[in-house]
Amino acid sequence: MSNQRMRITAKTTAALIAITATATSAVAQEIPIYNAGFEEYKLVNDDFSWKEIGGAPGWDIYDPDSLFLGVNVGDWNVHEDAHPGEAPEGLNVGWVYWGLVSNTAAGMQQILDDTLQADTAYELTVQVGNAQSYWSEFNQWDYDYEGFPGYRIELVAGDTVLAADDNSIVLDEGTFQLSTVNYDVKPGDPLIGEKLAIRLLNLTNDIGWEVEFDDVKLNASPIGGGLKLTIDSNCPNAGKATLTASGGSGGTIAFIYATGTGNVTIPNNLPCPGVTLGLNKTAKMAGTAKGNPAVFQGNAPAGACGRIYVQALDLKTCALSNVLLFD
Ligand SMILES: [Ca+2]
Ligand SMILES: [Ca+2]
Repeated sequence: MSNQRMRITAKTTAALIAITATATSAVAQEIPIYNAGFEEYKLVNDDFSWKEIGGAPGWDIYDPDSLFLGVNVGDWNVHEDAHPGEAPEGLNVGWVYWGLVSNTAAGMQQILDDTLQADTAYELTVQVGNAQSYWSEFNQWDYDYEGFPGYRIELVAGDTVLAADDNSIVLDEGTFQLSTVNYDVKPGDPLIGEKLAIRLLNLTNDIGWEVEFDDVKLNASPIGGGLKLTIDSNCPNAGKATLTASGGSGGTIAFIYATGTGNVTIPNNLPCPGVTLGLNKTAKMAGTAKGNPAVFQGNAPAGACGRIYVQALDLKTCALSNVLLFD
């Protein structure tokens, strides 16, 4: 990697600052989730995918206690006799079925590309549904969905559950309701830099057998209008790169890069000692810029694209920005 590091030479222009000064900071960012609405499979009404034919794309089966034959998951073009209001989003919903009362949480999980960021408030929202019994003409099957096995929605970093909605909503038969899970990252959170994950679980606590999910969204907002890093690059080509940190103190901002995310601590001989970065121990300073926003410009090789992570540090307040992949 050594010859692929981002070589940035400081060249901050007044014109560039004027252009970017109008950029807003502290806005919520939606974190990408694959197949968040379970629309990946195009299905006719009441058709569904299940684990033997790919389940719900992007979502892995999460079954830590290995229920007999395994919990079943997939996409389903929900039928109006099971949910008179149809899907909350699009045509399909995700489903998690287990036909026994096992008192074991199982379902689906998606590990995201994004990592837990310092000074960030996360809000996870999911539509959760309780199908009612219905006769399926399409599947030639009488689905007995009377009752509800319970649900849990977890926001996870690494292997640690940050926050969860543990069956807090009482769902009528044939309805969906919105579940919300919040987590605020405090300074020094040891999980900063760990990969985020979302789990959608069936508690298998009762008959009814199935829980549906739809329209999964994860938003991240800087806490207290914190330092917000954005990157403008020529990726996948080499060329001019602009790193912008907004919402800072107006003093000097350091732009730091590394070959991976992590939780390296700044040593005592440097500014802001003891602060834990969201980067690994290869962290090096690309350079500094002053102001709010602070704009740092340089040239980056193509090899940095998709391989280098960047974070900004306010040297006056020691506030950290989000970590971004240089791309
Ligand atoms: Ca949907
Ligand atoms: Ca039911």
